[in-house]
Amino acid sequence: MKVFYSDNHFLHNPTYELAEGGVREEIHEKPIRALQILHALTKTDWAEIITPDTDGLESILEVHDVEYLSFIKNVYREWRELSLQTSNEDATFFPAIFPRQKWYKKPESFFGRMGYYISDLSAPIVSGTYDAALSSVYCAVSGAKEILKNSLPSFPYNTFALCRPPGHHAGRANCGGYCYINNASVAANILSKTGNVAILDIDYHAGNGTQDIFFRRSDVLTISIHANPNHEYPYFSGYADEIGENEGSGFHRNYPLDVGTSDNKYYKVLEDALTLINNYSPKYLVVSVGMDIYSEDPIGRFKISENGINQIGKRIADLHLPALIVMEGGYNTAQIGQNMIIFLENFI
Ligand code: SP5
Ligand code: ZN
Repeated sequence: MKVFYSDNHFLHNPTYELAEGGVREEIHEKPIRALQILHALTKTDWAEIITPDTDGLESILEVHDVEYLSFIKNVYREWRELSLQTSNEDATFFPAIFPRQKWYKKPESFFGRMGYYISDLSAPIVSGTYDAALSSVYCAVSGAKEILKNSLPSFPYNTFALCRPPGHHAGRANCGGYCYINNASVAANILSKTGNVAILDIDYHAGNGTQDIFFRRSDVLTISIHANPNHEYPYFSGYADEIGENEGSGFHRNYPLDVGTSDNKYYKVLEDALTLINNYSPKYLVVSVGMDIYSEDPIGRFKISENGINQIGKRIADLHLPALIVMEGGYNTAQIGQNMIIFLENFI
């Protein structure tokens, strides 16, 4: 299986995020996550590691707002120029004000725009964040292009984009939750030019960015299975009554699950989601995979076992669709490599 991976993710290595109460917490989304997966892959005899091509800016701009993208490209440098006090070498950038739902005009002020584009304090920006996010999305773009080149109707061809930073919380014009560019969405949009696409998001957290991007489209069915946002990040969307709008009405589905969900309960909901995908009969599948569903994840609070991860992979692979698998979250760094192997082996 072709695996797209770039070392540029090391450029994004913020040391902390801000938790409730303004507490600095060690950030869970760190380089070792990708390294552990890479390491586990190199020990198999089926993974072919490939550095992605670095063209595809137009593809990103079909999914993301152009001013948003230039904002995250320039924010760090602009901030360092503006803000004398706080700009020591390894400083991390966070906004200090956020717009409300009803009052959300985009101000000219630099600090105002920070809050406008950044949803929360778990999307820290350092000097290398933009370049790392670009390389990350190029992994997904290359994975999608490889599928377009190789897939035949009778032979599902699968690739894996080892993306870091992850992407599914990034909306058309906002970053948040460790995500800056929506890797899976950019890839799905490329695939959608040749046929309908289904995106299945199994990260522990609701794929609110992906939901935002495709909410008004019927050519990309988006489905997310995740912890109930009543009790988990991203809190403000991911509820069952959000089903898409206008042209896209009926083409988004959220499956919020209780904290503590175990294998058997998960399979039931997964079967339902897979039936929706079957009925839609897409030409391609994009799977946003977060290993934070694992029982021993330090952030996630589901109870999915290693066997569960294997079963989930198997059932998705049984759709027999050409699939791009995109790495999202998962923070148990001791187990993330092994868990991804268990999942991916169903797709070789
Ligand atoms: C891609 C992805 O999985 N993003 C997740 C973003 C979660 N953001 C909130 C993290 C809060 C972490 N605090 C957990 C403390 C556990 N001791
Ligand atoms: Zn997650």
